[in-house]
Parts: sequence; C-alpha cells; structure tokens
Amino acid sequence: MAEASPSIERIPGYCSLCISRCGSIATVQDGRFVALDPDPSHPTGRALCAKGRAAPELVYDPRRLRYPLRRTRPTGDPDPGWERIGWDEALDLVAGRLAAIAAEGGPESVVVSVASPSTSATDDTTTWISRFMNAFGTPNLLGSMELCGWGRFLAPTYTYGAPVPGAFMPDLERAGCILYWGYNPNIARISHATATADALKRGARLIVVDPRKAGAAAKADLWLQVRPGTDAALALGIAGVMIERGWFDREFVRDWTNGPLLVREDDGRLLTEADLDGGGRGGGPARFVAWDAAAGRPVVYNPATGRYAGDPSLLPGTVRVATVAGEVECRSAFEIVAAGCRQYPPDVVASICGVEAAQVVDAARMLWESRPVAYYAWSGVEQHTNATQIARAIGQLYALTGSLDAPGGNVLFTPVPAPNVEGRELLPPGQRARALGVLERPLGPAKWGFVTTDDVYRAILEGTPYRVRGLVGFGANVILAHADSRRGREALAALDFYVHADLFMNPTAELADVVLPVASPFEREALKVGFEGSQDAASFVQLRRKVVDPPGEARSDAEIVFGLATRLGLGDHFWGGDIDAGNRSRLQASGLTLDDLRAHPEGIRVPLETRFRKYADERDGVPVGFSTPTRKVELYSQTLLDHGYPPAPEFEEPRVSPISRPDLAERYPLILTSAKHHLFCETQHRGLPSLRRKAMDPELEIHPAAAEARGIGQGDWVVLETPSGSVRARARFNDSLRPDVVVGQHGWWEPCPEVGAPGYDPYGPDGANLNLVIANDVVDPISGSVPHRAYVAQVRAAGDGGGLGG
Ligand SMILES: Nc1nc2c(c(=O)[nH]1)N[C@H]1C(S)=C(S)[C@@H](COP(=O)(O)OP(=O)(O)OC[C@H]3O[C@@H](n4cnc5c(=O)[nH]c(N)nc54)[C@H](O)[C@@H]3O)O[C@H]1N2
Ligand SMILES: Nc1nc2c(c(=O)[nH]1)N[C@H]1C(S)=C(S)[C@@H](COP(=O)(O)OP(=O)(O)OC[C@H]3O[C@@H](n4cnc5c(=O)[nH]c(N)nc54)[C@H](O)[C@@H]3O)O[C@H]1N2
Ligand code: SF4
Ligand SMILES: [Mo]
Repeated sequence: MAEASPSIERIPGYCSLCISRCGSIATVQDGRFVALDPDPSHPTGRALCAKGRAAPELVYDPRRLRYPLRRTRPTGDPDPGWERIGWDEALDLVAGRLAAIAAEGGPESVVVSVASPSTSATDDTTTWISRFMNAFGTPNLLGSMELCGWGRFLAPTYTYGAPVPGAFMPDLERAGCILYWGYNPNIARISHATATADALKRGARLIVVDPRKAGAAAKADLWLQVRPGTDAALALGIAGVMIERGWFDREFVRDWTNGPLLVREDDGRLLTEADLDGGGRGGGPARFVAWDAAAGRPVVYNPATGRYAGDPSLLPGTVRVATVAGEVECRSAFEIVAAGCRQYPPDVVASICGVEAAQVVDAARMLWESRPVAYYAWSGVEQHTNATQIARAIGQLYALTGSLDAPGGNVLFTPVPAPNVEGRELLPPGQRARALGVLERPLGPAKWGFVTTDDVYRAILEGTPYRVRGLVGFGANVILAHADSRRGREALAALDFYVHADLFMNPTAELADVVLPVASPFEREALKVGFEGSQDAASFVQLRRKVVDPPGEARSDAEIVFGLATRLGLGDHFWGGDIDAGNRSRLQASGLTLDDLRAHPEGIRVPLETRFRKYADERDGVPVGFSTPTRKVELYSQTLLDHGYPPAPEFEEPRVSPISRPDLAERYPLILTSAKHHLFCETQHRGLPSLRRKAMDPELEIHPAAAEARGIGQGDWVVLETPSGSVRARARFNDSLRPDVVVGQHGWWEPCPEVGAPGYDPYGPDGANLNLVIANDVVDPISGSVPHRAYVAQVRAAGDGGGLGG
C-alpha cells in the first residue's frame, strides 16, 4: 500500500516581524508551519533574515501565551497568582475598569502603549488602535517616538512640513548617491539592504555616517566615523563646504526654501511687509520680504500665493532696509544659515566629531557630483539630547542637494488611494491639548499625541500634570526598551489598572493586572495597503492569510480592539465589531475588494505612477509648495524661534558626554552608544533556539586598546558602569571603533533553556539590561529625545569570570 504523501501547502504572504515586511512564502506540511522563504515576485521579497526564517520556532514556542490571565495577587508580589479566565470575562473586566477610570479622571488618564511597528507586527493593527484611542478619547500614545520616530517623521515637519525621510523614502532605483546617517539597513531592513546592493552594483555611491564600520558602513565609498551625538556639527560642516564652493542647487534654494527671506538683526524675526508700510494693506497672513539684489530694493513675498513681487536673491552679507520705524539691519535667512555653517569648517569638524577634515570635503563633493542624493537617517541620530538639531542640520544639508522629491532623491511615492480611518475626528475637541508633555515641550511629539515614557511615569507616580491610572499595552516591553527600568517598574506597579496584550510574558507584562494572549502574525489575517521602499512596493496591496491557527485561545490584536470597543459602547465607530467591514472601508478608494484580495493572497499591484517634484504643482494658479508657515522649506524656522529654540540648525554637545560633563569625565571617560542586533528584534527573540545558539550572551563592543588598558580579554565578562548603575556583558573586540566609544546591546532578559542560555534580571547589576544604566532625566528640550546613544560610561573586567544573570 502506498504511503500517503505529505500534504504541502505554500502560502504567499509577508513577514511582519519588522519594518522590512519582506514578501514571503510559508510552507505548511500536514497542517504544520515548517518554513518561511522569500517570495521574489513580491516587491519586498528578495531575501529574508534569520529572524524571519525562524518564524516557525516563534509560532510553536512553548512559552507562547495561550489564555487570558488575571492577576490574583498584588503587583510586586513575586507570585502574581495568574488565573486563567475566559475571553468574555477578560474583555468585560477590562472594559469595565477602563470606563470607570475614564469616568473619574477623564479618558486621558488612560495611556495606550504599542510596540513600535518597526520591531513588531503591530503594524497590522496600528490603524485600529489609533481609532480606538480617538473614540475612547485619550490623546496619550506611548510608542517609542522619542527613540526612533521623531527625527524621521516629526522633527522634519519644521523644515519640510512633511516627514523626510520617514515618508519621503530614498528612491534607491535611481539614486546617484545614497547617504545613510545612523542607519544600517543590512541589519534593520533587509528589503532596503537588497535594494541598496542593487544600486551599488549599478554604480551609485554610498556615504555612511556611523561610529562603527558595520554593515552598510563596510561597503561605503565614504565612511564617516562620527563621535556619537556630534552629527549636527558634521552636517553643518559638510553643508558649509557645499555653500562655500557653490556645490549646491542654487535655484532650488532660492525658489523653494525660505533662504531669500530677510531676517531682522534686532529680534531675529522675519521682516514683514507691515514693517515696511506699517500694515497699510492690513488683513491676511503676514507677507514677508526678500531683497532684489539687481534692483537694490525689497520685494514682498506672499505665502498665500507662494510668489514674490520681484526677483529675490540669496543675499550675502547684510542690508539696511527702510521700515516705518527707521532703518533695520537684515540678513537673508540663507546668509544666517551659511554663517552657522561657517562656524564648522572641516578642521573644526575634525576636532569635534573625529572625522578627518579631508573627508568632510570629500563628502560634500560626492554629494554634489554624484547627485541625485537619496538619504535615510535613523536611530543612530534619534536617541540623543540634541536629536532635533541633528534632524534640522541634516535636513538643511539635504535641501542644498535639490534632490527632494526628484527622481533618485527622497520621494513620496504615489500611495494607493485610501481614506484615513484612524478616526481623528472622533477625538473630542480639547483632548489633543491634554497630551502629556505638551506643556513642557509644545513643539514636541506630544503635539501629535506621542508621549514619552518619562512623562508617563511622572504622571502615574506624581500626578503631574494629572494622574494617569490606566494603561492598555499592545506589546511594548517598556521596562526593557526605555531608560530608568526601576522607575518604570515602580510606575507600572502603581497603576490602578494595566492590561497587556502580547505573544509572550515579559518583564513589562508581568506587572499587568490582565494579560491577553495574542496571535502571531502568521496566525491572523491582516490587510496591508502599500509597502515601503519603491513605487512598486507603495502600489502593492495584500491581505495576508493566516498560515496556521493560533495556540490555545490567542486572538489577533484587531479582535481585541474591536471587542473592547463594542463593550465600551463604541461599536458604532467600529462597524458593529465587524473587522471585515472596517477593512472594506479602508479599500473604498482603491478599486480593490476584500474578495479580490482573498482570491489573490500573493497580493495585487494597483497601477500607479510616481509623480516627482509635487511641490511645484499648481492649484488654482498657486504653487503647492510645502506645508510650512512660509510655504517654503524652512531653513530658518520662526516657529522654533517663537518658542525660544534656535531658528537655524545648531550643534550642541550631547548633554551627558565626557565633554559636556567634565565632572563625570574622569570616572566615566567612555561614550556609550548601541546598535540593533542582527538576530533579534529589540527586546524579543532571545528565546528562539536557532537564533540564541548563535548569540548566547549580551556583548559590548570595545576597541582592543581600550580593553587591554583595562585588562580585558576578548570574550571576557565586563562590568559596564554609568552614573546610573552597572550591568554586565561580554567584551567583543572591534578595532574599527574609536578607543573612547563602546557599543552595547539592549533587550537582554529572556532565557532559552533549550540551548542552556540564561535569562537576566532587568533590575540589578548582575543582569544585562543596558537601559538600567541610562537615565531619562536629561533630554532634548524640544522633543524629549533620550541620551541612549551618547552617555558617559566606564568599563572594567568583571574579574569573577561570571555573568550568569539572574
Ligand atoms: N535585526 C533587527 N532589525 C531591526 C530592529 C532590531 O532590533 N533588530 N529594530 C527595528 C527598529 S525598532 C528600528 S528603530 C530600526 C532601526 O534601524 P537602525 O537605525 O539602522 O538601527 P541601529 O543599528 O540601532 O542604528 C544604526 C546605526 O547607528 C549607529 N550609531 C550609533 N550611535 C550613533 C551616533 O551617535 N551617530 C550616528 N550617526 N550613528 C550612530 C550604530 O552604530 C548603527 O550601526 O531597526 C528595525 N529593525
Ligand atoms: N539602549 C537602547 N534602548 C533602546 C533602543 C536602542 O537602540 N538602545 N532602541 C529603541 C527602539 S528604536 C525601540 S522601537 C524600542 C522598542 O521597544 P518595544 O516597542 O517595546 O519593542 P520590543 O522590545 O521589540 O517589544 C515588543 C513586544 O511586543 C510583542 N509583540 C510583537 N508583535 C506583537 C503583536 O503583533 N501584537 C502584540 N500585542 N504584541 C506584539 C513582543 O512579544 C514584545 O513583547 O526600544 C528602544 N530601546
Ligand atoms: S527583515 Fe527579517 S524580521 Fe524583518 S520582515 Fe524581513 S524577514 Fe521578517
Ligand atoms: Mo525603533
């Protein structure tokens, strides 16, 4: 008798474990998910990383949460006394508690935390989570914006009125020069790494700014080894060379930036038409003034029409302009910016940043001669106390290339038409202004509803500016991912009610009152309207199929959101709890239906074409320009000035460095930064045997000379100390580092018994939690960005050969 051949099914989809969202094919053999492979027909499907290939291990991990759990003993008790409960009981309990807290303290006293979609599959659900928050009425989203989103998405709105490079993605297919600044796609986003490799093959140049020669940096034509956190000085220096040598797109700067506008020397404000004529023409928004150098007279610029009444110039030097209050000395915004750059000539950059002066010039030349320039900047320049200035300085440098929204530059690819269903209109008026931190940092992420962990901890513990009493967590391992882990524990334990939805128990979830088991992305359907990285990707729509059933009673985040919403009486805003109906509304304008997508699990391409330089489009005879107060790229930001911040990009020494803190430098002479791990996402995945086997212990990269001077050998356990405490790691020599820089790994807590690997105490010196030794107290004044990537430190041999964790 012939043996039954195994049933094999290959299911197209995509890996949703990180931002790359790599197109993939899942193999299911006899009902069991056995392999995940790349799907080269998918726009992001050229390759998978080790984490994606380990997906079946994640799915079948014996430690997955299976049932809703309720705490029966007080938070802080070593035994939470978890009790299995049913879904109805769990959701009723959660809805009841949230409603009670909102009734007493207002909906803003409930914070929602979400694992960053860059490191998790919450991307499947962020639309619905936002809608839930808006309908519930809370403006407080805790989502790591201050760690890795501000510099890409929100800070650039002060320069470009748009997220450059977060949404205006590098057009790698056409770029002449690629600039990666504190970004390593080889580890962080495989689909970008493959596209970059293709671009290099066809001759594109690559410049990488990174303290480490790793990944992309090792392949670069020019690697600029910057001292952590001094990136703004480097950007100003490169821009200075470009300006001085005329290596910049003069037309773009004149026509599309606010460079020509005159700035009053007396108060730093933009000169207005009212200054000239006393406001005789009255009404309307302010009109500004530039200088027509040929005619030797002022010309008025009207932001409402985006036009000058004459020929503006990028005036060098100063000019005295007659106003109703007498003559006023003015400089063009561009001249102010150029003067700012002149403070950082290559030799000064060399002394601040440690980048050779000649390389500063080489970088300027390469950017100019190999343009169009496509760039991306990420966590290397986000986690700093001067993150806003870095983003502004790089944004200014990029404006000089004239490559924005040009072929081969940073382009907003045409999206699939889709309505925004985040329900912004549902948030009651006045609630946005109640976001935590908006008073202290009115231009920071809270303006958009993103709150920082420190603000949340303070609101819970001190009731400032009001008491936060409830937390709804979709993933987010806040305790390990953010600084001040002990304060975090204290805060989360002080909540009246905390519900956490996750695939696994983690040190943050352990503090919850109710824990909900979540289906992994391979166990749930999800709709993705548009992928990232190219026009082909942006045009791609896919309804990801479920590969296998979830373990136990685990459910998707979407089911949890819709279930909670209906129980809270918000069902009308959630299509009566029907997720398909919600997805249909997202597809409304796309010309696709859910049935089309179900019939084509491999995804469907909507025919779309890229339109470039959309800022030059005209509507009713008025150029679209940029969404800034002057309708131009704001090299000079009066908005920042009005709030007491530098209006033009500036370099500020990182606030917790050996230079800014000479009082700490002797004891802590090293600079601590960090980088992502190629085998793990953030604080996850250390329990997966195939991955952990390849990286058993937390490591600290250190220059061999720095190690030798401390009697540390390769692979030795070391103690990493900062003013905030100490933790352990194994020394890994890296001779490409500066001897005064060490690079740590965060996220170590999870054991992997299958390979005999220990777990680590998140709260003590025998553990390996890097964020235990970093503090939140000194932050970027504008955004609240944290000093994770430039912090004073010292390293010594552990001396006891051990570091077995806790
Ligand atoms: N494998 C893997 N992939 C991931 C993640 C993961 O944990 N693992 N996490 C995801 C998430 S949440 C994010 S935000 C992205 C992040 O993606 P990236 O930003 O690319 O990640 P990192 O490796 O942390 O940082 C990039 C580089 O910044 C450098 N760097 C450190 N300090 C500085 C500095 O002061 N200045 C400059 N210029 N560079 C510096 C580091 O050496 C590193 O090579 O990756 C996503 N993808
Ligand atoms: N020192 C230092 N600290 C850092 C960084 C650094 O570079 N250095 N990087 C920072 C960055 S960039 C970020 S984004 C943060 C990351 O911090 P987090 O956003 O907290 O991300 P993770 O640590 O990856 O934790 C993700 C959690 O979500 C769960 N999860 C995964 N997928 C899903 C899902 O689909 N639904 C639900 N409900 N849960 C899910 C996982 O099981 C895990 O418990 O850490 C930051 N911390
Ligand atoms: S890079 Fe790896 S983890 Fe991220 S989506 Fe691709 S395969 Fe998944
Ligand atoms: Mo991130």
